Amino acid sequence: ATQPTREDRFSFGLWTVGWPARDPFGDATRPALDPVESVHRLSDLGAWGVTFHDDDLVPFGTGAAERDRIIARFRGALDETGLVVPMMTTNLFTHPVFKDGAFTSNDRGVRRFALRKVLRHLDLAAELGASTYVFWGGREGAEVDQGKDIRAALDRYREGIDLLASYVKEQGYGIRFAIEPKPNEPRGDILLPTLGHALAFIAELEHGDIVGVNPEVGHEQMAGLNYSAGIAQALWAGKLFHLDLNGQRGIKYDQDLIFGHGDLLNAFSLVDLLENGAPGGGPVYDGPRHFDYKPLRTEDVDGVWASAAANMRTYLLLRERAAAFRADPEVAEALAVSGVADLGRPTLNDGETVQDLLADRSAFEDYDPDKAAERGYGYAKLAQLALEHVLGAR
Ligand code: GLT
Ligand code: MN
Ligand code: MN
Ligand code: MN
Repeated sequence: ATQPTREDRFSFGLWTVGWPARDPFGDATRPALDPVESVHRLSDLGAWGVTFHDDDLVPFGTGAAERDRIIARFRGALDETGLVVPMMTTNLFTHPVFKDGAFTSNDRGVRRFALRKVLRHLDLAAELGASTYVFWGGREGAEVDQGKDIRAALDRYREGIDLLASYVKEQGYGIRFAIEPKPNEPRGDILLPTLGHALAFIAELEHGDIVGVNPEVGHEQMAGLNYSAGIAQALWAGKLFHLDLNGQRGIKYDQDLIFGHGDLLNAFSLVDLLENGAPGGGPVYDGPRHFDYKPLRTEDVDGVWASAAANMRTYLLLRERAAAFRADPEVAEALAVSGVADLGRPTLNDGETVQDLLADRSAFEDYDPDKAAERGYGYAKLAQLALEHVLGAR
């Protein structure tokens, strides 16, 4: 079961395998890939879906007739392979016009242009049957505190997202939005830097009902955060609309490594959560398993496809390991010792009031905190069991 199939719902951005590996210090090390070839290769590897920015498929500035031709050819590849397009997004960061942001540029003309760029691609997203539309605001930010009025920027961000969401509703498109947080890079500081900031922003929207998050492993880890814990909160909030799987090693530049090639133990707890739900029960994630990674700059074209396959295989291996972890009676016993399921029980009894709690002497007056403090929670054993399952030692 480590051979990917369509049922696994693995998807890749065209910009991932198609990255020619130009970086701030050096030129491209690989030729650009034809999106049609990427569709065929991904399909052969067992992927289910492909995702893309407007400019990944149709270069910025292409005329209408040529745009139609490119899209028709791409659709041909989708039809031939059966690959679906579960998600689409807009490039609001490459062209110099977006150097101060798109929805939050200080220049109003840029903001209006950005909205139009999204609207056009949203129409195509509806045509291609995409159900999620991602917003990664990489240029929405600043380097100079005095140069950006954050309050006004958030007003404009909200105005933009609400306008686009209202358009989706008016048109009857079955599309939901997913905001992708990132703390920095390319801007010194980016607006909505973490999953938590994004959830707080969504709560202020008029059309927040169709807006959720698209958290990326590396982006949360760049902020020093625990990705699988963040994903658990997004699930709890009913806002995990999509996700970007990759690897990252600590707080540094965005590495976009292969999934699992960073914090492997956190990747394990993530896959366990997505596939099996929280240990005490709770929602599982049924959306696409989307990889947003970059094949290493050192790789040739064969290495690109090897790395694409590695993402899926790693996920499937972790899925197997997670199933074994859940089925292990010693794990069940350790979970019980740790009281993991007990946390699912409400702290007050059914119908109990604050007055009842105040009247309960066993909760306070007669409670022996020193005695209760003697309890060991057994988390070390649980952690070791998880690690041994990851290593295949059990
Ligand atoms: C860009 C970024 C990714 C985002 C993509 C969506 S584009 O490559 O680094 O994390 O998911 O816009
Ligand atoms: Mn990234
Ligand atoms: Mn990226
Ligand atoms: Mn991403």
